[in-house]
Amino acid sequence: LNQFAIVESTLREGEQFVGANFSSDDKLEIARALDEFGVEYLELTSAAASPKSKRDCQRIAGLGLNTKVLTHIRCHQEDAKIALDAGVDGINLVIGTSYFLREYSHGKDIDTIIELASEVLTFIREQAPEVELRFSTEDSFRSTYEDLSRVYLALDKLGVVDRFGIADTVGVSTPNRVYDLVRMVRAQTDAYIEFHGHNDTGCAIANCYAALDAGATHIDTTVLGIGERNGIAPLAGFIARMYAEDKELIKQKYNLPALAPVHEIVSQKVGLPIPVNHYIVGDCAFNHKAGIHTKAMLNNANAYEIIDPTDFGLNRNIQITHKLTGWHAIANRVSQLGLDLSISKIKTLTKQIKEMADQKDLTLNEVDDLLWAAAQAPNSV
Ligand code: HCA
Ligand code: CU
Repeated sequence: LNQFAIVESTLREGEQFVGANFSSDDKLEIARALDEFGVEYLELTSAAASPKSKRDCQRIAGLGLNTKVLTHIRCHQEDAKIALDAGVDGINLVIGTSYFLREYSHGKDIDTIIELASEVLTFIREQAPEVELRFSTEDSFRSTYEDLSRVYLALDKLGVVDRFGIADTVGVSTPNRVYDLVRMVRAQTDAYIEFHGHNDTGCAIANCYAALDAGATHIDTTVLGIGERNGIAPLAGFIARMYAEDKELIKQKYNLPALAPVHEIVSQKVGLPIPVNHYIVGDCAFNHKAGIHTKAMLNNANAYEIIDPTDFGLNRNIQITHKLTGWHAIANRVSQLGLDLSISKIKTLTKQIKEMADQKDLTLNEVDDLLWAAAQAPNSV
């Protein structure tokens, strides 16, 4: 896979999530935490959206973060002026190209879209030669190849666009279709390619991966995947995917122990507990339960894990208080407790624990008590 950068959109797409209403200080805290993790870009709500949005853009752009700060605007000259005033490193423009958005959102045909986009893009470039300029076709996957290719070819010719964005706005695409479209755009332009994928049908992370595979360079994420409807590709899930692909690269690019803290912050701000099964940062992401698994895990952690929790400052958890437990896991607990019990005694205790767990939910304390009692019994060994 080629080099890639994360465009972290919790402060733009994420603001469109049902539970999100970030204060200025919330945004600052989230921006700092994402910067600490090391994302390459932060995308912020359009400075033109409201006076506070503009002030927040200016404030975050003025923090001197390592990450580049972008604002996301419609294809409007007015929005562009306000964005330029916000002091950001880059501007992400978007306009819908599908039948649905042309017909029911902005009402413009493809020629008008090209004209308008050319005007706004050229204007920004004249005003700010250094600003990173990205142009994206909203709802790319319900737009026709013909329309898209007309738009990209015409805008590429202007020589002012740094990056084209492809957006799966309604989460309808599949990895193969993303791959094909990114290839098509790559064949037609020299610009970098960004992919933005919604998760309505659960393909968001796989679609990001397919985009990179086809030559995309920039990937949009949000913390916990928050966004319009059920959101976009989640940051931790995308990191998990890329870590599985090239662990050393990911360890070098990002400050992995800073991943969980930014999730805690966002989770608290939007009032959404981190799902226990969320990628990497969910409570059970490194939980091992069945005896067959725990035995192998105790021999070698690679047996049932492709992600090492310790790289993220997290721990794995070997669960023993259930009917699927095995004697290797119980033996491991016995030695953690510093007790001395024979293997045959441990096997008997394991049977007993399984029977008890069939009757009721067991706690670790109850299991520990049983192990202690066994170790203290006169003929325990
Ligand atoms: C939006 C739409 C958008 C834009 C994505 C992009 C989408 O809410 O403005 O700029 O690439 O999903 O199409 O988020
Ligand atoms: Cu979106």
